[in-house]
Order: sequence, then structure tokens, then C-alpha cells
Amino acid sequence: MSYHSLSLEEAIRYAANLPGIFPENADLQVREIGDGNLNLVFHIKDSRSGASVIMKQSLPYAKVVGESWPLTLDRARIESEALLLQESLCPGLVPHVYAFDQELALTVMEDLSDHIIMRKGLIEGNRYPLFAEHVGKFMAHTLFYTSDLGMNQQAKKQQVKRFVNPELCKITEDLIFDDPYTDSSNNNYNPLIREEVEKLWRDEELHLEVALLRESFLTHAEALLHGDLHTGSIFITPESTKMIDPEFAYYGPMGFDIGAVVANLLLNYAGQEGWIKDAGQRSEFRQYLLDTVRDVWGHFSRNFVQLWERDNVDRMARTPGYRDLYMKKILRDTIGFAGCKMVRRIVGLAHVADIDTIADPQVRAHAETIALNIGKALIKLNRKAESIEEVIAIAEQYAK
Ligand code: SR1
Ligand code: MG
Repeated sequence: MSYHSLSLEEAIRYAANLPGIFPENADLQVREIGDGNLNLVFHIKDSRSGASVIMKQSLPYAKVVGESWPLTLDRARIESEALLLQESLCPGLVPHVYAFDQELALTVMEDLSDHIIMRKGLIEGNRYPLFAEHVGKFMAHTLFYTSDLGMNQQAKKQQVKRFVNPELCKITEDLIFDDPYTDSSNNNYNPLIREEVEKLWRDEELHLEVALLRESFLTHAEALLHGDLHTGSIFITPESTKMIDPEFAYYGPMGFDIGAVVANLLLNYAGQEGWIKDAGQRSEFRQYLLDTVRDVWGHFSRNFVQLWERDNVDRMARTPGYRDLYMKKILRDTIGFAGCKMVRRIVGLAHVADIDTIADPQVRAHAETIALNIGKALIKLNRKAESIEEVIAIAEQYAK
């Protein structure tokens, strides 16, 4: 079938013909449930057997903007290949891919309807005690085993080729590392914080740090990243965590993924201004979020060091002192990228519901200012940071 976006009826017909998924007499029901910025997502369920799948189809443009922003369909191949690779490195932490159709840019995968999007869960005030362990393991395994530390270095170069993703990287380069720092027509911010935004545009010390982080994003092909690991790309229950949506996957600096997780926990932290009214309860939930930031870094770094000791393929990586310097660099990158990812969600094109759906514009502006201040402070800290505790101290300082 040549490429066109599927109608609901076509999606059902397509699903019915998938080998080995639905029984002959299936009564398939379909809903389009895509709420992201880029794709169609069909949920297809057999009302008789209860069997179900997700079919995700890439559109040839960015849905969030419209047809005026064309976007490669190759991102569907990248996503399905990344999911398969991640599953092989980290079974149970990503949805299983049943099939991929290159023509239609369509991936058929495991239905995770018993999970919820983590961003929604955090807005509702839910806690996820296993999240830090799961995401820390996911990042350590996927980043270590796709890097020059954990795989054959010539095979890695071939793998870099498979995951060259210029159009999606360009979105990140513009939306995260450029637009927010100038008066770009892509920007989108609450007029009540205009003064804060103008300060950001004039802050040359900040711009220098962002330029260095941008350089790292452009040039440091350290490992295969998820590339967009925010809490909207995570399906969760108290027992289970699944990382979804790696269409931005490419070879880049490891701290970019870890920074995305940290940033999105801190965006929710800032957004709590508008969610939990009782000051005591708000501060307790915020404490939980900060503990989670600490634990995400802790689980990631412990897992990564363990893999380094056990499975490192590079003799020179055993040089005394090298591992500690490497870990410090990942920490510093994590902090810098976390800061950039917070700032972009306040000033840039695409925002987050944790803050954007706060109804009262004054309360929203307060939450936005907290997020912006934390983000800027993290960016300025990045090259000097020694410990994740400094991130926690910054968050506490600006939420006072
Ligand atoms: C035009 S796409 C906007 C954003 O949505 C995705 O989730 C990425 O974060 C991207 O920057
Ligand atoms: Mg996405």
C-alpha cells in the first residue's frame, strides 16, 4: 500500500490482516488516540477476545504546527529500530514491536493501555516508587551498550549511520538550543512573564553555556539516545515503566537523555504551584520529586559503573582516573541539558501540561518563573557541577 494517512476503517482492515495477532472472528474497534505533537496513534481492540494493539503512523508533517512543517517519514523506521534495539538491551522496559511497514511509516506495537502517561500521573499527584530504578537501568543499559565503551567500535560507526536523524535533530537544535534565547517567531510564552523572557534574551553568560551544550548535541556521538525522554514519552504504573516514542533517536551526548528525565521531574515540581493547594502537601510531593531526581541519577550512575567494570570493551577505558572523569562529564552534561529542556518548555514552541494547563494565568506565571529560574541556574552550573545535590539545592532555592 503506498503512503497515505490511514482512515479509521483502513486501520481496522490493516490490523485484521496482521498475522498472528487477532483471531479470525475478531470484532475490531478502533480509536485514534494520538495526543502528541507529530503522529497518528490507533488503538485497535477485539471486543470478543480482548486482544489489542497500537498502530502508530508518522505523518509527513509536524501535527502540532500543520502541513507547512514537512517532516521525514524515516523517523518511523528509526523509532521501530530503536525500540527493537532497546528491547534487546533492556527487556521489559519498552513496548514490544510486532511489525513495521516502511511504505506506510507504520509501527504495530504492544498496547500499554493499562499504563498511563507519566506526565498525567504526576499532575494527578501519583507516586511511582520503581520509576527511578527502571529509568536509571534503561538509560545505563541503552547508553552504555551503544557507546564505544560497550560495543565494538567499528560496529558502532555502522550503527551511527543507521540512526542519522537530521530532520528530528534540527527540531531539537532550533527549539531547544536556539529559539528560546532570541525573539524567535517560534517562541510561545505567557505575556505575564515577558520581562523574564527578555532577561533571558540578554543574558550572554547563559548564551555561552547554551552554545557549548548545543555544540555537544551537534557533535558528540557518544551513544544511541532515546532523544526525547520526557515524562510524556513514558508509560507507567506503580509496578511497571515503559519508555515509548524514540523517533528522535540519534547518536548524541548521554547527558541529553538523563537531562530530559531530570528536567521533566523539575517542570512538574515547578508546576505544583498550581496543583496542590495545601502548602504542606505540596512541599511533601515536591520532596518526593527531588528524591526521584536524586535516585534517577543514583540508579543510572551505579548501573553504568557496574557495566563499565563488567563489560567494557576498551582497554584504554581501564586507565586509572578515566572512569571518574567520564562520570563527572555525564553528570555535568545532564545538568546543562536539563536546564535547556526546562527553559524551552516555558519560552519555546512546545510546552508541557504540568505548567500550561494551570488555569489561573498569575499562578501559571509563578510556576513558569520558578521553572525558568531553575533552568537558568542549572545551565550556569553545568560545567562546575560536582554532585546531583547541587541540582536539588537549586530547585529548593527557587521554590521558596
Ligand atoms: C515540532 S515537535 C515539538 C516537540 O515535540 C516533541 O515531543 C519534541 O520534544 C519536540 O521538540
Ligand atoms: Mg514524542
